[in-house]
Amino acid sequence: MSAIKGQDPQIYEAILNEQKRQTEGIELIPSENYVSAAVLEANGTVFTNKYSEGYPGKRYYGGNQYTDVIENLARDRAKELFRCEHANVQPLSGSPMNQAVYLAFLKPGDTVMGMDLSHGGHLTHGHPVSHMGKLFNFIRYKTHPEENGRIDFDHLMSLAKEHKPKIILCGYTSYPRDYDYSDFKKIADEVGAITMADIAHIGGLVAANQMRNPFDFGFDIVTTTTHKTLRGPRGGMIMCKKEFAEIIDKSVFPGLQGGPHMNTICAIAVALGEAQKPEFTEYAKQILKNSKKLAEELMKRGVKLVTNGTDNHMMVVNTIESFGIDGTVAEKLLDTVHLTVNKQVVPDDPNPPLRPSGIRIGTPAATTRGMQEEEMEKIADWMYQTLKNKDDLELHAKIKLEVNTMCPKFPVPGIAGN
Ligand code: DSN
Repeated sequence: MSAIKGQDPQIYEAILNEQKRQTEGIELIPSENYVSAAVLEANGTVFTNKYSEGYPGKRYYGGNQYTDVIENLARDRAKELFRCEHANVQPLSGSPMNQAVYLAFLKPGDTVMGMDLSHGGHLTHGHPVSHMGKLFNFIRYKTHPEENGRIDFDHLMSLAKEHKPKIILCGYTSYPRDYDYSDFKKIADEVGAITMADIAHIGGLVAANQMRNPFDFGFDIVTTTTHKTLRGPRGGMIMCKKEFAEIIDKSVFPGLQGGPHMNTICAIAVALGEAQKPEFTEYAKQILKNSKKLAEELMKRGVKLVTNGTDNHMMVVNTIESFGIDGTVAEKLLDTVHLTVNKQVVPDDPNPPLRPSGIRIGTPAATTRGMQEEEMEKIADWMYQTLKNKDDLELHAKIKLEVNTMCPKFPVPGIAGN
């Protein structure tokens, strides 16, 4: 970073501090990860200089012979990994990716079914504060409190029959279970809806065949961000059946976006190349083993998880029930011992989003560093002790030291000398 160091010491210092933060603590936010050195390099290449409106072979600017190479590679790798007929790799991130799908198929006021935010859905799945929630008529389904938070498909079927949605969307940002996509497909077929799955969180686990792939169940559209379990740069992708390729491409460009970020697409291509390797399958398997172990160890200590276990890379702790503190207090306490999590609403949370009743925890980033079940047991105990003994500053200092001592044994990729 000699150029930044010489030219802009304030920014240089912030970067160094962030590197230190990322290496000396344990990242447990389920949507975050550490990219490889190759992905980091690709993200910082000269492709950042290039305008490439359009698609490979059909651009609105000259000089796109090399952007075509990388965009074609990214699309082909995505198609192969997810077993789909078409992939658009231009969405700038998760929200525009989902917006592009809605805008491709719906008119203002049309009905969509998506998961309620407090039950695990994303803002773009129709929360009333989002523009999408205002533009379209979202019917939000929920999970079943008596069945470890699984989706109530009978209720979903009756809602679908009543409201006749044009799209039935499944997918989540905070839901620790897997789906049987055939249940959604059956309901969508019954009412003639398009099937859409937002697999942003589990994209890497699906690519590695460790979680179910919605295309295997006949889904029409699958969206994913590229920076979570897929371990690429921050971006989004829309994958679909061939019959929807043109409408999706037009919706992304020129419908919603202008020039794609070709440096990001370059890094997405590199990350997808990594995801095709056998090591990535091992990585995905270990994410799941770590998640199960962490959940088990927390529950063994009496911690209340909203779904009483996990099928994926994440879990949601009800901190009010477990420790008598809200998620904001828990997040801050864990920050002081260098364990990073995020506050999280729980199903039908009586508390507001900035002081919700829980926290969300995940294993993708720690697994990238090579941490395994043994470390998960330690992490569970550190979390439990910190939150249980919230006023014991001496104990917190001891735990922080233990965290900082363990971390150098598990270097973060892409950061020299850690
Ligand atoms: N903001 C993302 C997350 O943290 O889950 C969802 O897209």
